[in-house]
Amino acid sequence: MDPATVWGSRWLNSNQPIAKKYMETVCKKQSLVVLAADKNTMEELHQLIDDVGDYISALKTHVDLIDDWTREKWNLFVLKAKENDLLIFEDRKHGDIGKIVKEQMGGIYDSKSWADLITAHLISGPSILDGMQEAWESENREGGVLLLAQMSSEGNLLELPGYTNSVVKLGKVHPICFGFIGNGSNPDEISELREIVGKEKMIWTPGVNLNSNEAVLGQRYGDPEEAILSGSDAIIIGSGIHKAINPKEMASKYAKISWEALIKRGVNFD
Ligand code: 6AU
Repeated sequence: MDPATVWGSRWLNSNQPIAKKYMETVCKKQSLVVLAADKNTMEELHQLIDDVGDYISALKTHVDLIDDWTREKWNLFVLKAKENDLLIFEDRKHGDIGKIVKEQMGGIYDSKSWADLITAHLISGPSILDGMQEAWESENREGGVLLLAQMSSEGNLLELPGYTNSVVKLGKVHPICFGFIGNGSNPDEISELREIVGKEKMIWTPGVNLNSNEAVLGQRYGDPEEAILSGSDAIIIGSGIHKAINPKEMASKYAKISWEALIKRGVNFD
């Protein structure tokens, strides 16, 4: 389906190439699934793309989880992700001051050279966004920051009064802010977030799993359809797919649910 029909003014008015690329890929693959590829070896990561690449629209990594990481192996993996039309989203959750985060996007992992999207907390103030923008600019690359506005984990301190509002207020006006992470386990919180974010920026939500009993260590899970109907633009799924007996089947199931939910909510967002 044509992105202008599916996303309406959000696609037509978007001036962020990464957001447009994401919206196009969603339409091409009919999936709003971002895979949280939380695996420990390069081989497992390759296997995941082979298994579910057709059913996901972006790939979220934690580069520091990989036991056998080397730059050469990672470059091949990034290439494979690109061949599968996947945006690469490094979930680094940066939190330091701008000039340090700019440096942290270099170093051994050098995320500025391969990540399309990176997560950050705004706890240290808006300079972090400036630092991240400068890091990507130094590579002549486009990048986008997903700011943690809410979290899915029980007892998280982002729930303290005023925090989410402050993050959204500062993030909304910054060109490098691609959007916000919302709490996928709670549709009411997603609706509240959408209300203050407006239509332009993305809301991506982790904490989504069809089997809420799988939650461990304070994680909370909500339903994929409810997350999208309440305003999420991407469901970030980890164990619901990569721990499944048949990851391909589950990825296809989440993709179908997410796409149908997007079509169902359609007009409300246009
Ligand atoms: O589906 P899961 O629970 O296996 O994996 C959830 C993934 C993990 C977390 O690091 C991440 O989502 N996550 C995030 C982010 C930024 O993506 C934020 C959050 O509040 N909760 C959360 O689980 O890779």
